[in-house]
Amino acid sequence: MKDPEQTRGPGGETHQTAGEDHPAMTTQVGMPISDDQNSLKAGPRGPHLLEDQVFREKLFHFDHERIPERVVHARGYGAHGTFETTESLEDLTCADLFQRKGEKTEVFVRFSTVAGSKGSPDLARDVRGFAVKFYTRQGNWDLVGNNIPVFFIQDAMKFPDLIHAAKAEPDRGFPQAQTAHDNFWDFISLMPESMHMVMWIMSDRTLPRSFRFMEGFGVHTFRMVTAEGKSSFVKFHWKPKLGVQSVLWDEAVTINGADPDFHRRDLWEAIQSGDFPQWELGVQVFDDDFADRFPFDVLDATKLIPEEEVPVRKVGVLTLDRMPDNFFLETEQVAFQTGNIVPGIDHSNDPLLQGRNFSYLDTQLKRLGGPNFNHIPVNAPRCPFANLQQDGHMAMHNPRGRANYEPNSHGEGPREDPERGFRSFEAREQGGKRRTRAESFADHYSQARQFYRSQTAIEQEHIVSALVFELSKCDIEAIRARMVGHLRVIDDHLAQAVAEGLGMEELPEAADPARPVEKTEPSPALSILANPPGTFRGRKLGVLITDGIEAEMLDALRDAAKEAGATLELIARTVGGATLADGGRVAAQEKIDGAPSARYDAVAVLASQAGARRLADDHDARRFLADACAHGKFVALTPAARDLWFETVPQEPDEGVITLDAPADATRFLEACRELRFWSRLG
Ligand code: HDD
Repeated sequence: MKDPEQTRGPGGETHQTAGEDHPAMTTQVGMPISDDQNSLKAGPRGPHLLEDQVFREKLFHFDHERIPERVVHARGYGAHGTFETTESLEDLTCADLFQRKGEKTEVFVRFSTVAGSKGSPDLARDVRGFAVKFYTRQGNWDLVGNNIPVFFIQDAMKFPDLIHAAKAEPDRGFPQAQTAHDNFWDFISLMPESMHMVMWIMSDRTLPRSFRFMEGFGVHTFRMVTAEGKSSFVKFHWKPKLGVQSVLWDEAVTINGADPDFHRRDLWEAIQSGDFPQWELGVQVFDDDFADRFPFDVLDATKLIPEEEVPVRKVGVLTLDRMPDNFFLETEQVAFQTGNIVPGIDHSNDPLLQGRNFSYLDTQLKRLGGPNFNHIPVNAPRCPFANLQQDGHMAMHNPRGRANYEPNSHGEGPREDPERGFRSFEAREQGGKRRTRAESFADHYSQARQFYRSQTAIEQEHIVSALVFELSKCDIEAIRARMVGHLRVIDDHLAQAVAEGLGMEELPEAADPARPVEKTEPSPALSILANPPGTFRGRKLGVLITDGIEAEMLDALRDAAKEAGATLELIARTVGGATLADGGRVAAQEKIDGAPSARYDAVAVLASQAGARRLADDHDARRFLADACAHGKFVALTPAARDLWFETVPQEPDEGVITLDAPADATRFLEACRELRFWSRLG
């Protein structure tokens, strides 16, 4: 290649041409392009010439760049990683990936929100998708789960109605990415089976601090099957090693404006910095006897099995350690399918799962444009594969040789493998063909009550506020009343608090449950706050700095944050940063109005006397501190910055506010941060 040269446009602007550092630009068919700035014209001011194949190809391709977004879970973010088996499950399943302790399986994971379109903000109050593609030696296994262990509906027949009701209303085209509107609550209040899920979606679970701090669930009951055909039921769980954490609604509202990509950025930064997020895979395994004794139907996706009844056995670790090279190629084109299972894993008769098995395959045709979407590298298996499927749009792997049929006498082509091949579990089925719902699916309230009663007082308050917020956005009074009628069956205090929040003068009539509500014991495992992670690892500290601060204090905070496994971001009045007392200069990552304290897990303000006075005049700096206090954050302040507190915050500093008198206080502060929030300030 020759050295780069510069060409000049008519206004003197420069364009670098191909050389050592840049390969020659070509058309799709490899023809080198001489000029990528100007289309071919008849004369300098003349019309375009139709023969300009370079222009036509470029625009043709651009015009066709978009593919349909996913009908649900359109907004998502993916990463590559590995799954390591930490305990062999050979007694339960012949699935190859679970046979050997230490076995590593490549995975691709995509997290998502459900209702919003591709460009919607990350912190919408919504369920999160947690879809994992395992590239096993026996083919791809897709565990397409959510961060909530139950679902809205019992039968896939109602899925289109659910999604229509949740998404923007069809006449007006809004609201976007939220369920706070009449259509959603109209549908939900007419579907008592959704009440358990309603408790979950109105809880802090739908406001995860990031993908790294949320659980995942396979939701359905699946089967694990041994080579001898012995089957056990199984529920899959993902447990984040860093613990579960959520943001407050008020933080979510601010973050959606300041950083709509909050969750994407978090995953990107963690993986790029080598802080690889991990989850343990857990299984709840049970047999037919347990299933028969369980008061609810294990095939009903609106029910969970409390961990206190069947403990979660940890069997592997998922580590995400590589971002895709290209978002579209992998994250956008990845196609998950519940139908992708491997020998040793099987479906149950859960009617939601059975319906999903149709929908996921079907939807890929629309989205990816043809039957060969598994030829796209992110979807292709990593193990050898061979079959006689051929042709179709964009075929890359047609069968080779003469025989593209089986049986054939050419001695060519792949053959079935009775030894290694997938066999369905031989379930015995009986009964007439009917459109029906099993009687055992009829209790819609008991687990909703159990969930609510398993929450701490703070979490219950959040559920109340979320319901009040959402229902206040419903114009139709009858819908609000119908919902509160359901809440009366779940819990009196909940119904009353919501009715009060909605300004109802009297409680509406209670719903009439088909089955008496069971007095189930609370399940502490269902609460986030009752199971604190006790670590600040993986969290982010926001440090607001001014000119004139001591380098020693900043270094002490940096060291303490590093020691705690947290990251630290500097914020200043300009991204230029600040001049330290010793004359040194530090750059900031953020300017104060772009970095509200809601974006951080804890904050510090390092200010000199003069710096604190300037901050006191700055609306964004005052809001930074006032919000940190209002959100129950741990706050560290240099003595001068305490003055800012007194000017900004209408309450005395409490034990969650730590003064940085000496560098050693930085460690004390980071230790306090392990609690994540100083809840008593909010109580
Ligand atoms: Fe679904 C996508 C999770 C019920 C139909 N679903 C999708 C994704 C996740 C889930 C995580 C995104 C996958 C990705 O990242 O590409 N869905 C669930 C869970 C459910 C569930 C946990 C209940 C337990 N889904 C469900 C039902 C149906 C669908 C009942 C239809 C009968 N889901 C789809 C879909 C999507 C999808 C339309 C849209 C894009 C895609 O499949 O690939 O087919």
